[in-house]
Amino acid sequence: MKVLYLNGPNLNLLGTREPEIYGKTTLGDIEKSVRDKAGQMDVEIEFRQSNAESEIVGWIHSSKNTCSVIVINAGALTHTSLAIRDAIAACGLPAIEIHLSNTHRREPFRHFSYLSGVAAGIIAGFGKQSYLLALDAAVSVHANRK
Ligand code: CA2
Repeated sequence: MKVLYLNGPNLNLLGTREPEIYGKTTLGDIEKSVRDKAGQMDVEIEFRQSNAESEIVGWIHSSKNTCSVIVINAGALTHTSLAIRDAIAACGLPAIEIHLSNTHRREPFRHFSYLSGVAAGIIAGFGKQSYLLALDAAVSVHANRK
């Protein structure tokens, strides 16, 4: 099985700013940890980041025939993007919404997510570990679908 990890705007800055909220780990470090764990589980990973909503929508569309599960940290687009929600619903793959921070402990504008209503599940607040937990969730969601 192949899991598509999608990362939204500004996540390329991880590890360089606001370490008190997002930690000191870079997105590259997270990708490496996910790939290491996936290797032990015999799972293939595609790992992408974009600052452009349209690019993320395009990746969701083209994942339909190549991937089994989408894991998505849409960054701030979580709270604004009906387009990403519709793309997830349209592609039909199970999607797991993830966040580094616990968005419900933060500002009220981060409490609403356009994606949660079309997600198989949500993992938030565990930093880098959110990405690793999502891999277990992806395998489980895929197994229960077969
Ligand atoms: O907690 C998360 O993973 C978020 O998706 C991160 C988004 C934020 O808008 C969401 O509400 C919650 C922000 C990603 C930007 O990451 C930065 C990393 C370093 C420096 C500045 C931003």
